[in-house]
Order: sequence, then C-alpha cells, then structure tokens
Amino acid sequence: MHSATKAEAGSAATGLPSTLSVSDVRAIYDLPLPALVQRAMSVHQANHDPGEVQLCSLLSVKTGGCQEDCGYCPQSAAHGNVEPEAMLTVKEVLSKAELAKSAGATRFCMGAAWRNVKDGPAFERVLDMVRGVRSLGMEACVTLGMLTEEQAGKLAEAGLTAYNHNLDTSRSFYGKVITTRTYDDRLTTLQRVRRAGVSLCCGGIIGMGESVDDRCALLQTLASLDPPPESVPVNALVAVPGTPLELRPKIDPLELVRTIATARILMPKSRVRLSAGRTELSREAQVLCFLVGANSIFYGDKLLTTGNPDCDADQALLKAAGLHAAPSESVSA
Ligand code: SAM
Ligand code: DTB
Ligand code: SF4
Repeated sequence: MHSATKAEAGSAATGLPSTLSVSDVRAIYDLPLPALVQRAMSVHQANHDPGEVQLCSLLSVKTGGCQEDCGYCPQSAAHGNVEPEAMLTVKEVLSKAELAKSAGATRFCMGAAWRNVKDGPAFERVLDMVRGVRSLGMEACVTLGMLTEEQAGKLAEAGLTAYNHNLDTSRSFYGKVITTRTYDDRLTTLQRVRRAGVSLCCGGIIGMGESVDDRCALLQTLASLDPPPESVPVNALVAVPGTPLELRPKIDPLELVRTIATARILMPKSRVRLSAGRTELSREAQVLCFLVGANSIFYGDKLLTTGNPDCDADQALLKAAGLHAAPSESVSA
C-alpha cells in the first residue's frame, strides 16, 4: 500500500511530482511563508469552499486502562494517570450526540482506549452507538485501535462514515514514541478499513520531539496512500503530566501552519482537521490555519480526556473570521 509505484500523489493539476519523495515535501514545507501560504490558499480555493469548517464532536466512550504504551497518551495503563472508567451506555452516548447536534456538530466521533477490537458485547455496543448516531442524521466516526477485516466489515454494515487510525509520525520516529505496535500494524488496519469501504481519517501529531524531516515523511506517507485519507487530523501534542512527553516544549504555531499548509498542498481533496492543541493557540493562529487549508475542527469543550475551546468561543471565532459550519455530507435527504 505504501510502495513507491502507488505514490500517485502528483498530477499536472497539482504541480506535484508523480512519485513524491520526502525532499519534495520538505521543499514545500520550507518555502518562504508568504509563498507557502499563497500556494496552499490557491489549492484550498480550487478544491473546497474556503469559508467552510466542518464541526466534529468527540467523545471517549471507553476511557483509560489501555494496553498500548503510546508516549503521548494519558490513557495508557503504562502511564496510569487517567483512572480507567466503565464503557458508556448507548443511551449516554446518544444523548451526548444529540447535544452535539443541537450545538451545530455534523460529525460525532467516538474513541475507545483499546489496543484492538475484541468481538463480543463491547464491540456490539459500539455498533449500536454507530447505528444510533447515524439515525440522528449525523456522520459517525470511531477510533478503536486495530481491527480485523470482519470487524471493519461490521462497522461498515452498521453505517460507519469514517474510521480514525493515525500514523502519528514518521516510520523512523515512531519507535521512539510507541513500542507495543508497529507502523506496519497501523498500515494493515488502514488497509482493512479501506477495503470495507469506510472513509479513512488518518493523520498525526506534531511537537513530540520529531524533526521537520519526520513531519515531512509522515505527510509523504499519508499523501502516498492510494487514495489519500479523506480526512487528515493534525494534532499539536497536548503534553499531559505523567506521560513520557510531559516536558515537551510547546510547538511554535507557525510550525503548525506550515504542516497544515503542506498537508493541504499534498492532499488537495482531503479534509484537514486542526485537531488537538487549539486551547494553546491564539485566534489569529487558528485563522491562519483555516486560511492555509484547515477545514475541520473538534467542536465541544472536551477532546477525549483533555480540554478544547468551548462551543461559544468557537462560534465567535467562526463569526469573527466570516467562516461558516459545513453541512452534513451524509444526510442531504
Ligand atoms: N486507542 C485508539 C488508537 O490509538 O488507535 C484510539 C484513540 S487514540 C487517543 C487516537 C489518537 O489521538 C492517537 O493516535 C493520537 O494521534 C491522538 N492523541 C492521543 N493523545 C494525544 C495527545 N496527548 N496530544 C495530541 N494527540 C493525541
Ligand atoms: C485525533 O487525531 N485526535 C483526537 C481523535 N483523533 C480521536 C484525539 C485527541 C486526543 C487528545 C488527548 C486527550 O484528550 O486525551
Ligand atoms: Fe491506547 Fe490509543 Fe492511547 Fe495508544 S493512543 S495508549 S492505543 S488509547
């Protein structure tokens, strides 16, 4: 799936080489900021309504106690700083989804702190959550860790819109952050999701101590998926006390702008989501991210376990910038 022959990110229309190398990506990322902004804006305008921002609400349906050791994540049992909680009921989840819908969200994303999905009552409950969210007329996305082909098929049958599974960083930096599953494990899950006909939501995190080349390699890998993910979350690390990355310094917001602009240029059709880390960003920095191609956010005062700007602040930001919420893609009828 990630072989060079399938790296068909380029075309005459995008001005990108047909097989994209990390140095090609780096040449874009390192452009003088005005040139980078201008190029990203023109790709964005040619492929999207630049005034539109998708509002996605996020809910942790099974929090904490995870068997993986992802260095950024407060939910890993290895770091033990989030108390494991019982899985939410379908009713609890659907009442949160209704609230999110009435606040203006069109996509409802549900996360579980699992290494992988196990068949049985918990998975059946997730399938019911997916069906319930869809019956509210919202798009449904879940992130549950690794999946088998059969499980991906069941999620598709339940009406799942998208599956979130991030590559997080470059293949070479990955082992410094996560040791309990491999980059290839992640690529295999992504392939299973694709084969089941579910949209892919796949991106990464910046600010974990990776080099600029690592960031560019992540973007090169994402853009070379065939086709690239329909949505690409770009998270800025939320450095949570107790995690191995707790002392990482905050990223320079302009690095986030460069990452988003480069993602937009490489993946013209994808939704690029300005994801975790917005509480640390000024309104101006967020607006710059929207200008260069971010067209989706997590909306609601909580991500999975950490904070996010509240709905009023985001509505005020959209209004001040003259932006509007995207209509739901799934429910035109
Ligand atoms: N357990 C599932 C998995 O990892 O596949 C799903 C949930 S996991 C929390 C989803 C994604 O959230 C991670 O892949 C990572 O990219 C992002 N994430 C987790 N903790 C984060 C943090 N502290 N800062 C930024 N992003 C984070
Ligand atoms: C993604 O890329 N970011 C979201 C979502 N997918 C599941 C998660 C961000 C989590 C931030 C840390 C927390 O709240 O626990
Ligand atoms: Fe578990 Fe997902 Fe957190 Fe990794 S990111 S520790 S898999 S919940």
